[in-house]
Amino acid sequence: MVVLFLSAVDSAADWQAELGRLLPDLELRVWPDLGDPTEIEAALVWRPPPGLLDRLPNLKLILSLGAGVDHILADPSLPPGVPVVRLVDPYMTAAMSEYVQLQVLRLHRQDPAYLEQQRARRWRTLPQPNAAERRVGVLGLGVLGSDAALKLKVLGFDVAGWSRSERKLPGIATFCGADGLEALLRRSEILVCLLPLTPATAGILDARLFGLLPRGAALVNCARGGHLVEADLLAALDGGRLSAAVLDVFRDEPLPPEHPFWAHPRILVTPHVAAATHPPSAAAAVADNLRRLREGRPLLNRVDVSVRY
Ligand code: NDP
Ligand code: OXD
Repeated sequence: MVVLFLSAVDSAADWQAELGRLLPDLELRVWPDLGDPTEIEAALVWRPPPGLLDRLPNLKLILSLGAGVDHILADPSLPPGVPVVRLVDPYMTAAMSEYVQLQVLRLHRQDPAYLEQQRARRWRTLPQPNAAERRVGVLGLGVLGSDAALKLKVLGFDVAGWSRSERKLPGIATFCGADGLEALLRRSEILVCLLPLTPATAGILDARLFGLLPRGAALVNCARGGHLVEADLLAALDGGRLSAAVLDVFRDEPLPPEHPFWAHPRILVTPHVAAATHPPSAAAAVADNLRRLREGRPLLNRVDVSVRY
C-alpha cells in the first residue's frame, strides 16, 4: 500500500521508521514527491495544502497527524466520501492532561501574580484556597477533555465539564448543549478549552463568554486559536474581567513576533506543545486503521464530517 505523508512539523523519517516496523510492505511517499498519484491509497497529513487530496484519484482514507481535523476539513475541495480519521493516542492524551494539570495548578497557586511580585521585588502573601475550593470548567469532554477533567478531579479540584451531547463522568458536574453553557461558565474560576474547532465553536471564547465567568477568572486555551477572539481577550485582561490566560494555540502559528500576546504580563504563551504527536506511540493507531482499510473492517475514530469533528 502506498501512503502519502505530508507535514511541515512532523518528522517523515520517524514515521517511516515506526510504520515500517509495523507494516513492512507499506511505502510512505513523502510530499512533495507524489510519484504516480494513482498509486496513493491513503494520506497521513497535517495541514495539507487545499486541493492536494483531490488530486489523488484512488484515495480511500485520510488520516490526521493530529487529534484535531480542522486543518483537513478546511479544504473546500476535500474529496467527498473519502473517510477522515483523527489521531487518538493514549500517550498524547496523557501529555495533554499533564499540560492542563500544570497550568491549572499554576493559576490556582497564583504563579502569575507571584512572578509579577518577584519582578517588582515585592514580598506579599496572597489568600490561597485549597483545590477543593477552586471551581474548574472544561469545555469539551471528549478523549482529551474527559481525561483532563478526571485528572483535575484527582488533584482535588471542583470540576465541571461541557459537551455537545450528555456525558457522565464520576465526580464531575456535567452540562451540555447551548442551554448548559451558561451554568458551566458561571461556576468556572479557571476555564480550560478542549473543544474541536468547528463552525459551532469558532470564536466561542469571546467577550460574551468572558462576561459570564466569575470576575477575575483565568483561561487556558489548548484547543485551537480559532476559538479565541483575540481582541476580546486583551480587553477582558486589561479591564480586570479575566486575571490571566495561558495560550498554547493561535490563529496565526508561529505567533508573529509583533503580536501583543508575547509581551502581555498576564498571558503565558507556549508554542503549540500541549500534546505533540509522538510517532513511537501514535504509529500503532495509524497502522491499525491502515490494516482495517486493507481488510475492509470498520475504521476507528472516524470523523463525522456533518458536525466537523
Ligand atoms: P473529541 O472529538 O474526542 O472531543 C470533542 C469534545 O468537544 C466532545 O466532548 C464534544 O461533545 C465536544 N464538542 C464538540 N462540539 C461541541 C459544541 N458545539 N458544543 C459543546 N461541546 C462540543 O476531541 P479531543 O478531545 O480528542 O480533542 C479536542 C481538541 O483538542 C482537538 O480538536 C484539537 O483541536 C485540540 N488539540 C490540541 C493539541 C495541542 O497540542 N494544543 C493536541 C491535541 C488536540 P460530545 O462529547 O457530545 O461529542
Ligand atoms: C492536534 C494538535 O490536533 O497537535 O493533535 O493540535
